[in-house]
Amino acid sequence: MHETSVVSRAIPALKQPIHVTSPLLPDIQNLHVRLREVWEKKWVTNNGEQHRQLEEALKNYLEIDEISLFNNGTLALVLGIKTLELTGEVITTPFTFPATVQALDWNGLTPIFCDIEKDSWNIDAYKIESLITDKTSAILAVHVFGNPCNVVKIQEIAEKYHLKVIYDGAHAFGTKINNKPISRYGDMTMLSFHATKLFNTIEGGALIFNDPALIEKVNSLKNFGLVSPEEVKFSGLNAKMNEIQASVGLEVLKIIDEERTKRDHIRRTYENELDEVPGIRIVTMHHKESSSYQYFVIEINENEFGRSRDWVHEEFKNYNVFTRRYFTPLCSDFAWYSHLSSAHKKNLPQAYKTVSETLSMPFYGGLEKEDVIRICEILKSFYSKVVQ
Ligand code: T4K
Repeated sequence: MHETSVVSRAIPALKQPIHVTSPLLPDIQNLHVRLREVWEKKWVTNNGEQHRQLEEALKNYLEIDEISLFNNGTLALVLGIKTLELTGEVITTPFTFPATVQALDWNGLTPIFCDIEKDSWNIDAYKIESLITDKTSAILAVHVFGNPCNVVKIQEIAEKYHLKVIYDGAHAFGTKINNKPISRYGDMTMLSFHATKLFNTIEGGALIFNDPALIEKVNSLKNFGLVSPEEVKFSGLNAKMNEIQASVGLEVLKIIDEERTKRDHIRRTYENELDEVPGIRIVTMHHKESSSYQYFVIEINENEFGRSRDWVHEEFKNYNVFTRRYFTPLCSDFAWYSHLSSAHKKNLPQAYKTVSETLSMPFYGGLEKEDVIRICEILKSFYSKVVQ
């Protein structure tokens, strides 16, 4: 294979560094007013007024029945898994952020890695069944980059084998499936409200679910297992969201629709600019009614584009553009899983291919259209015709 062109860097670098995301921050004056109320009440954590308001506001916004707020998404997932009393093995995806499988580790569970789909990068539901053993208690699937999993097939398998289903929806705030909130599928869904997420409370997260019978246990587990001031029913943790986080969330919620509209424009600009570039595939699904608008991710086929994903990622830095290689390394590559046969490379061909080809592009409402166009021009200038 021979490359016929050399990058000339004819396009000037961006003036300011452009990162993969930038936090959506509320108006500081409005936040100040809300924080003043908190200060006056002197009730700063442990189920305060802002916390209660945020739970109600999110129930309305997401059209969901049950929610429990947490101080981050990872602890929400750890305690969601504990709530469901999972045991033994849990079938999951290797193509995710470390937190997903670390939540299994903290519950003493063994992940069984299942390969992913070529088109969505989510767990391949058709490969789950062959991994089920008499130790399997659940499926932990991730709505990767906010694209929903094959929830119908996963549910079918779960019912057939009496498995629980828990979704890591860290990227899926506001994602809908067939016009229904994602929490309608599976036993529980975790959301992350980290600063890098569309909806954020700086650090934060939530569990959302349908079964009201779970709420007492979930709320107790995040509060040391207490069910009353002097009764400890479960072995819990401290994972509560405080009043400052909840205040930020209430103010961010006011501006989130505007942010989604801005991201929709950016998405269209990217799609228009990159539509016909050989070797570039856009996978992140963006339909205004159903998308989380969390990430904009492309796949780079080296044979067709003439440059590898890693080359593009490095070269972009010379232009002040800082993309990310989520989720490198695959979780199945962690040293402590090397004894698992499901973690072997030969069992995860699609995951290994995907993890070497995907690139998260800058994507946040504050990005100027001209900058998006410039980023696309830079990317197009990398294209290198390949003579086989
Ligand atoms: N499950 C999945 C599938 C997840 O993706 C995550 C988290 C979790 C579970 C766990 O949820 P949490 O416990 O976090 O709620 C970031 C986030 O820290 C992490 O929340 C997120 N996923 C992951 C995909 O991305 P890093 O290591 O990429 O963060 P960092 O600090 O490099 O930030 C990325 C870019 O964002 C920076 O280059 C610039 C920008 N940034 C970041 C921060 C923190 C800002 O402009 N301002 C900021 O304050 O992990």
